[in-house]
Amino acid sequence: LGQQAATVWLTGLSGAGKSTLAYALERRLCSEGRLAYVLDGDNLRHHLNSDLGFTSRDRRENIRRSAEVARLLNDAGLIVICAFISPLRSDRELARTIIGPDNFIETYVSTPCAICEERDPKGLYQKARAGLIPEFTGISAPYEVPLEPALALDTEQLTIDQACTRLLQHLGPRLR
Ligand code: GGZ
Repeated sequence: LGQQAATVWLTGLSGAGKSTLAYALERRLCSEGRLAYVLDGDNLRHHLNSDLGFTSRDRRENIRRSAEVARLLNDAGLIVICAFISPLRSDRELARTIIGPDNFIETYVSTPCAICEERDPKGLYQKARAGLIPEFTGISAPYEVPLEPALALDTEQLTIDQACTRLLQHLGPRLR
């Protein structure tokens, strides 16, 4: 199967469904015999980025390093699926520049904050509301909505399967 390297960059709030969507897309691509690999913020923060916290400076470094890794994997021919909150436009633009604008598919996982807070799978919103997590995105730290994403997917309106299908349609022309 021919494939052109690309990075699907999923941005959105904690609990929006980025990781779930990323791994579902990876499974679907791999089951078609394509090479795909997920870079997940929460996961990388245990390893490559374990020295980084959540100040705006550390988040930017988190995005910069992760984008550099995505670029290397793209060079090796893989389709990379990145799942990072990446709350600031300027940091996403940095990622776009590192990865290369032609390979960068900005996808806004637009699930509303109220829904993410209701889901609260790890109890982080509750902790943030109680003031136990400083600079929590959506509560006490900003999230800048993408102005011109290639794609926007709301996991309140779409099943993970449907969202995945949209992403695959978008990737279609690259997957010869
Ligand atoms: C946002 C936080 C924070 C703060 C811990 N703000 O949904 P999760 O829990 O499992 O994944 C989130 C992860 C965010 O890491 P990213 O690398 O994606 O963030 S960024 O792109 O902004 O650098 C969340 C958890 O870490 N988490 N503290 N204060 N999310």
